[in-house]
Amino acid sequence: MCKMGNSGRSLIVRRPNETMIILVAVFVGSVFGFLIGVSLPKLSFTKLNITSSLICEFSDVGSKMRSNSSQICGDALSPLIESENNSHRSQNMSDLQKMWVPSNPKGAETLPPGILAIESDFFPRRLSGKPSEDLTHIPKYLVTFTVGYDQKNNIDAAVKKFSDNFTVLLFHYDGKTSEWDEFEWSKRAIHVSVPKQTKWWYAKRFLHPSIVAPYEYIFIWDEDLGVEHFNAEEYIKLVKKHGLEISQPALDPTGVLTWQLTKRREDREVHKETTERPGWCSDPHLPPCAAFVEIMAPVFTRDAWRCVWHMIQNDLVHGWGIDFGVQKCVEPAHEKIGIVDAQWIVHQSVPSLGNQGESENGQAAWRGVRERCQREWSMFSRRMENAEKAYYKDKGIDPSNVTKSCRGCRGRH
Ligand SMILES: *[C@@H]1O[C@H](CO)[C@@H](O)[C@H](O)[C@H]1NC(C)=O
Ligand SMILES: *[C@@H]1O[C@H](CO)[C@@H](O)[C@H](O)[C@H]1NC(C)=O
Ligand SMILES: *[C@@H]1O[C@H](CO)[C@@H](O)[C@H](O)[C@H]1NC(C)=O
Ligand SMILES: *[C@@H]1O[C@H](CO)[C@@H](O)[C@H](O)[C@H]1NC(C)=O
Ligand SMILES: *[C@@H]1O[C@H](CO)[C@@H](O)[C@H](O)[C@H]1NC(C)=O
Ligand SMILES: CC(=O)N[C@H]1CO[C@H](CO)[C@@H](O)[C@@H]1O
Repeated sequence: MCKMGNSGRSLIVRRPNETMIILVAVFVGSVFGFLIGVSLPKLSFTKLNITSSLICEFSDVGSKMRSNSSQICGDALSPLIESENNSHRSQNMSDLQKMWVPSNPKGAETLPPGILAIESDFFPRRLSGKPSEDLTHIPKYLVTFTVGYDQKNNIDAAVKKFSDNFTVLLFHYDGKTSEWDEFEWSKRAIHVSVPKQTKWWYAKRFLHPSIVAPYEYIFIWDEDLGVEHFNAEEYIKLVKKHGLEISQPALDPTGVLTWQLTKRREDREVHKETTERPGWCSDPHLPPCAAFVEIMAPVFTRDAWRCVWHMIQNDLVHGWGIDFGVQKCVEPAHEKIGIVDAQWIVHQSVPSLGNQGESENGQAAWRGVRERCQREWSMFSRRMENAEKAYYKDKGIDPSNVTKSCRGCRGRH
């Protein structure tokens, strides 16, 4: 492929006299020196001696072409030596005509902003031909399923409910991927295989907001959903019409049903609130009475997902509690989070991943998984509570004066 030739470093050693080579050497040296200057604390300044001379050399070379810059060199070095203040340093570095763009993403400040590719996508490309002609069809939406091969028929039925306006991404928890090629659509799908992980583990690692940014809507779905009465294009029309940033299809009451809010209403297109059992909702606009979707089949706009992604904790993999938290990501939550009744699904609840847990002390594997789900839920709620308290304390606001988002929802199920 496209490999670079000789490295700049070897050239420095061999022929230090030619102007071009000095420029290369100086550039390498000053980048190197700058990195050292940024990363080493003041104590180890001995190591900067070589750097200083290189930076001065850079100024000298520059002075032949521009103004007299030996003065700049002297001035610029003192804060490098004396100051721990990074912004000081960087500003003074830019005095040396070095590129430094503070508004660039962290770590990319030395690049000209015009070259930055901040977002990516899942669009496959060709190995030859013009890059500009690679993409003949650009999908607008993304659907992911976390799957085991045992559920192939269900997933096949589900994928067929999504038009080719969707990128299909499968997360395989059982290591089987090529087996899926019996389905025509599988060759177009993106396959990610990591054994025995959960949907939220994959989502955190493979659905970074800047990777999924081209997709207007992102479906993050389980594998055990009955989709007979569901059509994805129609669903998108409805969430657009009703301004839903976070949504899910309603659940048919013949399947598993945990909350009143997600139960299908036959007389409408969407609904956004309900009444729960007495004592469950501190506020009719808050979960689980409103502003709430379950974790099995959520649909996010890319902006809502950008927020939710940041809320997902790396060690809490089952996602319990996330459903109560998503309301913090859209405003006003009770209007922008809703259940789509006209396109609905059946939660069949086949706990196939649950059965892959470790069986401990002779108890069934799913019990261990369930216990962990509940433990994660309390951990998540506690972290959220503490983080909010810390925020208000920092702002000098009495937290007891702030409306609680979800009183008493911790650890209940
Ligand atoms: C830096 O190099 C100079 C010679 O160029 C030397 O006199 C000085 O001791 C060195 N400083 C440190 C801190 O090593
Ligand atoms: C550069 O500055 C030094 C002292 O700061 C001075 O002696 C020298 O003449 C200047 N050179 C040019 C080309 O201006
Ligand atoms: C660092 O420099 C910036 C701007 O020069 C200043 O606002 C900030 O207070 C400084 N920080 C420290 C720790 O000196
Ligand atoms: C894909 O999206 C376009 C534009 O929204 C729409 O016209 C088209 O009907 C969609 N394709 C399918 C199969 O629904
Ligand atoms: C709540 O805020 C009000 C002012 O908005 C203040 O008068 C009251 O003392 C606060 N209550 C507590 C418990 O801090
Ligand atoms: C722009 C900037 O921060 N320049 C600083 C460079 O370093 C000198 C000290 O040598 C400071 O006085 C300047 O403020």
